[in-house]
Order: sequence, then C-alpha cells, then structure tokens
Amino acid sequence: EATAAFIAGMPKAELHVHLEGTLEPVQRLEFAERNGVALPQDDVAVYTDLTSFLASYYPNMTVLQTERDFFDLAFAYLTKAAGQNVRHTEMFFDPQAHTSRGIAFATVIAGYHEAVVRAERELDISAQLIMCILRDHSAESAMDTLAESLHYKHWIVGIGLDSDERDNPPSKFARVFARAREEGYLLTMHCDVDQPNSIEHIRQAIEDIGVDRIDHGTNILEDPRLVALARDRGIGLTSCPLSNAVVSDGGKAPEIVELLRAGVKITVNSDDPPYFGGYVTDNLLALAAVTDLSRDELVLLQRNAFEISWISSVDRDAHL
Ligand code: ES4
Ligand code: ZN
Repeated sequence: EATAAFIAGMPKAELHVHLEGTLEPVQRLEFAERNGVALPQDDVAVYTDLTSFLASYYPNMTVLQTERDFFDLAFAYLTKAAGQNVRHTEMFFDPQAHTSRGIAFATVIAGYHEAVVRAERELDISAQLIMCILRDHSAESAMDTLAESLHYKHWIVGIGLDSDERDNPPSKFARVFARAREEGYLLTMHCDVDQPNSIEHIRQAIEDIGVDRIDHGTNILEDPRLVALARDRGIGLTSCPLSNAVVSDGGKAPEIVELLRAGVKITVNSDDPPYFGGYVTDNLLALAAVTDLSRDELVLLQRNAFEISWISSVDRDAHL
C-alpha cells in the first residue's frame, strides 16, 4: 500500500551489508558448478543465533574461487541495491575468510573493486569497500591483513570488525585499529545485539578505540551515558532489523525507534540479505510494520545514513 510505495521510492544509503553475506542459493549453485567444487552443505541451514549463522556462512564461501566470482557476487548485489533506490552503499568484505583457504587477497579485491567501478558507471549507484577483520582470528593475523590491505588503500575506505564476538572484545584489536587510524582509514566495529558483555564492548569501541560508527550496537540503551556520548559525537549506529529478529528474541525494533527519537544517528540496513530474509527495502518494511514510525522518521533514517556515510562531503551534499 501507500507506505510500501513510499519506502520503495525513498533514495537510500546502505552502510551495513556483507558482500559474502549476499550469496544467494542460486549463485552458490552456479559458482559451485562452474568451479567444480562440491556444495559444502545442504541448501537450507537452520540458525537461531550468531554462532549458528556463522557455522553456515563460512562453509558456503568455498564456492567463491576466482576474481570473476567476486566480481559477479558484488555486481549482483549492486544491481539489486540500485533496483531498490539505494544511491550509495558501503560494503563489508572478509579477506581472511578467503586468504585462510588459499585465495589471494589480490583476487578478492580485484573482483570486488571492478564491480564498484562498473556499478558507478552503469547503475547510478556509488559504492565503497570496508575491509572487516575477523575477530575470532588472532590479532597477528589481523595486523598481517591490515598490512596487506595497504597495497589497495585507495580502494578501501575503512576497517571494520566482525564474526564471532564471544570472548573477542574490541580491546583485542586495539593496536590494529590504532594503526588503521594512522593509515587514514575510518573505523567501525560490530557490537552485535545481545552478545555477552555487549555494553562493555560498545564502551571500548567508543572510548578506547574511538570508532566513527558502530554496527548494530542497539544494546547501547543499557547505558544512558554512552547514548549521550554517541549522540554528541555523531557516532552512527547501523542497525539491521531482519538480522536482529533472527539472532535476538523479539528483534530490536523498539530500540531502533527509541534511539532515533533520542537523536542518535541510527540507520536501517540488510546485513546478510538472503540469510536473514531481505534487502534494505524489506528491512524498512519489516521495521515500519511493527512500529509507529512516521514518514518523516523514515526519511530521517535515510538522512542519517547519508550523513554518517563515508562518501566525500562533496558527493554527500549532492545526495542531501
Ligand atoms: C555478521 Cl550479523 C554478523 N555478525 C558478525 N559477523 C558477521 N559477518 C557477517 N554477518
Ligand atoms: Zn553485520
């Protein structure tokens, strides 16, 4: 109806999507066949939390082998995003998930970067890459990956932190992120919903690491002091309603609305679309369906996304 058409028509920015998490079941089949690799597992895996999701997510990546695979994966996502009126997107990728199984960093980033270039030319969408560190790997591996990324610094806007959060706090990577900052990268970190020690991880990310954004992070409501700090410093939160609904009982829709109304620059994103049930428009529809968000507030979510995005201020002003 009217709200659905309004949501579909809004110009959007997406700031939290994992390229490896955009792998659709049909692409998985296609890549497995053309590369002659066995399908790692059944099509429909059941997951109810972050750990069980990741247990399905990483094995599926074995079908990604060639530069063409990485290009096709990213270009397919960018085509879908452009079709939902996403005008700017910042896409996570996980190089260690590939280098750890013998795929060269160069293969991964060449494919992804070519998709960015072609999408900007052909799809009327701007795109940037954010390299994520896998937090369940060692700090040494993270530092090696950061060093390797420096060869492609002009193709990477920032550094993130993802994967299994349990016992892997931001502090484990303090030196890596300090170095990343020195190199000129912008910084973000996942503080996934309802993880053990969530509020301490959020505090470390903001106060000790000095991140520019936090991915998820809705548990910040447990500490009003940190909410005020995020608001005053303009630290954005990239929330993902459909992903939240899978990994946390009841999802986080009321928290997203509360943070928006508290003046925190929160946004709505898709995370891992085929795994969690939809792209960015689907996430906005799901959120709107269970809240009383007004049209002005739906627009505010997009304004927030363009404001906390890492496009240059010149490009950003054109969108605003
Ligand atoms: C992720 Cl939802 C989520 N959390 C942590 N790491 C991830 N990688 C891909 N999706
Ligand atoms: Zn994520």
